[in-house]
Amino acid sequence: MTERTLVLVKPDGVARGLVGEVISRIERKGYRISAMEMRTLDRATAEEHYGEHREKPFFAELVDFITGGPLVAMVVEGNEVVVGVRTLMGVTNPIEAAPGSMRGDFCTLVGENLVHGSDSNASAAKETALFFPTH
Ligand code: IDP
Ligand code: MG
Repeated sequence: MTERTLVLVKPDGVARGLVGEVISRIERKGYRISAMEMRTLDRATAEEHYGEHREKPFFAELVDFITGGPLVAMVVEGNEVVVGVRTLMGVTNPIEAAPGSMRGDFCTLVGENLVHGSDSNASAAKETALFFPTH
């Protein structure tokens, strides 16, 4: 079933020159990028994007990090892409992410884990509307 999801190459990925690597893996899997932009998030947008984590102890650190430099946001489309991209990403903690996944291959810190992908179709709808309201 064709779906859409929001993918972010987080500021650590942009700083490390891994934007192409992330895009390449998404495209080689067979998914299509239908919108893309590099931008630096303001705090309000970051807090809305990560609203589900507002009460967590790492929330302030997370917002500092995600607003700390340019990121690349994209809308990705394709068959079961929400789960498909999460599989390409690997689990949240890069130490536990499988080798071959993006987090498994490229990072070690949970707070600097390279990529974001929406975790459900409902999140994808909210997040794509937040980042690309006219798309
Ligand atoms: P996800 O990105 O795999 O969906 P979430 O649980 O939604 O993971 O958490 C959002 C982001 O918050 C993670 O990608 C990670 O960067 C950060 N994060 C999650 N748990 C921790 C933590 O325990 N310490 C610091 N940062 C965390
Ligand atoms: Mg999440």
